[in-house]
Amino acid sequence: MKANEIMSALEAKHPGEKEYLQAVREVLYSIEDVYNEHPEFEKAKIVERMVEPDRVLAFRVPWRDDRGEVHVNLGYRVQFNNAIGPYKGGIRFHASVNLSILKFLGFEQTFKNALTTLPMGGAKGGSDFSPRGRSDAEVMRFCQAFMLELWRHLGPDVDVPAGDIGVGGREVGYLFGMYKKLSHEHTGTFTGKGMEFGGSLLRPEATGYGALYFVHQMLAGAGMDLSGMRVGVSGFGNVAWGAVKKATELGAKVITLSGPDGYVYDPAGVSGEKIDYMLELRASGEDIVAPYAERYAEAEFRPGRKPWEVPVDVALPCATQNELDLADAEQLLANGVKCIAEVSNMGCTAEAVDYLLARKALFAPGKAVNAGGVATSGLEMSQNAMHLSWSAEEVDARLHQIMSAIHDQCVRFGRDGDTVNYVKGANVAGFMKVARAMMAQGVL
Ligand code: 2IT
Repeated sequence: MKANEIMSALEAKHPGEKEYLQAVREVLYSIEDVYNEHPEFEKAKIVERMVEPDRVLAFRVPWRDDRGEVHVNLGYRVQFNNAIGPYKGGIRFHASVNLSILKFLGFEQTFKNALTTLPMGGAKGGSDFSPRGRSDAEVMRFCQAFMLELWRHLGPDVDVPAGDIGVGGREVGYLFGMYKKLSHEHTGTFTGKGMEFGGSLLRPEATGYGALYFVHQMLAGAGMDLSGMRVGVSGFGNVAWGAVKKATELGAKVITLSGPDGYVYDPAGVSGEKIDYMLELRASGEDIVAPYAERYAEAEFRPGRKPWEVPVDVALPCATQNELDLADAEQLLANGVKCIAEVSNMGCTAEAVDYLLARKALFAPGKAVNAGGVATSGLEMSQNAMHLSWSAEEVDARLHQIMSAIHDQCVRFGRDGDTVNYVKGANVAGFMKVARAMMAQGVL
């Protein structure tokens, strides 16, 4: 396989799908050497099959707002690959959602889920619906309209969605409720459910907690510890919240948060009730971080800027794709950053990743760092299938174990002298598992 030839063909076939092409390019270049040691992969056209989704479902979602006006949004589910388990992956509601973004997310999810050690395939879905400023009743009607189309493609052993940007506990509740009504079954067909109806303890915290367990191991491998370190976080949603909570618990000080409106610099650290306030801020539905600095006088709001200009020891992009670019990476390194870990999916641009790898920076990609979220979704599926629920301690112990296993795989496949190329490690480890499963199942 020649990665550049496959990329040219894909660019011609899917022009303009820049996020999707970016995600595929990163994986292909990092697996190229290993792949070419396996002529049987080439013969079975594994890569050519793996880069295209199994199927893409696209549908319109008409709904009525509180004034009775009709709106039409687009709905999607990209069922990318089910070689190692049922399709699994979140649903994103955000004005920016398009097919390229959902294909990139579904593609990444396939490798991420393979890394978790649990039997889950990869998928992603969503809509260009923006929940921003919408009432509860409007969100409910939108979720019901979305599900009216999607439900027939889901099932506990078929496709199990969860949350992502714009889809939290409230939305999962409405989506699952409609699924249950239409399918006439109460099964674990969604994860991230409420605790009263099959949710798992620790699922809300899991992405951020898992990321910090991973960062802890990255630092330990390089002879460092998080305790006493300054941490820069972007975003202020569910993922950022879990990351801030665990970073603080491990003795670090989180000094930034951000939103689409700019970032807040809090030299005193985001700790104690400020962490709970993040949930309140998110629940307001306004998607702005500025009110944080009105409430806490020690913090400063810096409109229209990104947090990466603040000197920190650890940088954790927790907001969305491509939020950290080459200039940001250069500035972080110039300011002495020790570790950069993507908690958002593909949080860094391709140029930023190339630069960090060339500099042999301690850097790890989202598909390894943030896999604790979907891994805990996998644990929720297990609990649902067994009709029982585990204690928070039990879930946390399993999450620890899984993050450790992911870190081990990255080191095993990404070791490069006395450093670790986590991008290569994660891509090769995830790829090999999916490739072997596809080989065993024949040409499909
Ligand atoms: O990007 C992700 O891994 C998620 N949004 C979570 C997916 C899941 O199924 O829990």
